[in-house]
Amino acid sequence: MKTRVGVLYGGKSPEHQVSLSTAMAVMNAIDPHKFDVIPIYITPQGQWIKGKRLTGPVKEVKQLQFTSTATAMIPVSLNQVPASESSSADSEETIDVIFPLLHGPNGEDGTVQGLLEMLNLPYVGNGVLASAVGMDKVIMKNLFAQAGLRQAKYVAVTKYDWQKSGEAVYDRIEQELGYPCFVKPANAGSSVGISKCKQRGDLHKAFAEAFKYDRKIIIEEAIVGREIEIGVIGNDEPICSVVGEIVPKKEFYDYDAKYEDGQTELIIPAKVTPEQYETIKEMAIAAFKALDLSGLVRADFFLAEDGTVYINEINTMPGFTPYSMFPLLWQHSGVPYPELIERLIALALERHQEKQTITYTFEK
Ligand code: G1L
Repeated sequence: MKTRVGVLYGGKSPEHQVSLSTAMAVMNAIDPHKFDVIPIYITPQGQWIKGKRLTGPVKEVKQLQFTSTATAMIPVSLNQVPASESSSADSEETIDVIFPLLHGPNGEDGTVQGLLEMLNLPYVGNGVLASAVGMDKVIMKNLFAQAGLRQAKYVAVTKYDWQKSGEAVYDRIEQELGYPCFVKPANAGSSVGISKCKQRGDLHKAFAEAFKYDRKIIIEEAIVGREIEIGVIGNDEPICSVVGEIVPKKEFYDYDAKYEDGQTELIIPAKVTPEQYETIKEMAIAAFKALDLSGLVRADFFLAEDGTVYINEINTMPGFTPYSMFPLLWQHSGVPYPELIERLIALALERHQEKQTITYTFEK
């Protein structure tokens, strides 16, 4: 029997459209001889609508934007079969594994993963804890530090601290980091609210901007160097892809440059020495273990002019169209897009199987 994959996409998020086009690419790449695909759309209003099993390629994203409230569903019924069909276990409606392609506060921060855990449904990618940690740059970097991973110096500031004593906060940044530095919301959703500061006079505006998006912000020392990324897939035995380089055409890339303008150039494989590649792989695996990741991650690094490697951040839900860095890294590592998807599904089922063997009760 074919594995039935529920592709979950859309959502109440500024990246609704990115999710739609990614979902279309994933659905069209899944081997129809091995898998049935069931689209599950979350409208911009937050309504869940389950579509019919796909019977051919999706030609345009419009096809995936269901509107009929007749097919609206309650998310908790994801793991159930409708009463009328509940007699047959392999009903048209059952789902074996969920492929969640959602960004932002409802989907990438562990909330959807939590829902799927409660339903005991296997799902692709990271679990609740890793997804949540991956969304908070401060917690992420604290864990990197604890794992002994080299990274840029950073300072975390809450809106409360800043409002109480802004000048003291600025003093601390000058003492600990200096200029230039980057000011970012701690919430790692996307690249909004980020500023580069070259002097004390830049800090106020940068803080005000970042605090629009989060009550907690992070200020990072700027590392002069190249941006290198690597893909990791696996569970207990994660493996690494080749490395890629991002060459920004703007001073630092913002939301538009990252997603809309095509203002970045990807170089795969990136030109690094064998020693640098080894270091990057070791650090990526160490980060994978330190953050208890599963399924996949894209790990981002800085390679300083003197050759020192710094970890920057990890992305538990990286760009995932066939033209995004993560799939391209695997493509160049001998794992084409359809196979990457298949492997991720297999990893999801493997991790779920393992969880079923865990005992959650005990006898007195
Ligand atoms: F399911 C995976 F493989 F874990 C997965 C889930 C989500 C991979 C990549 C993504 N990416 C995204 O959801 C997105 C933030 C790029 C929006 Cl489509």
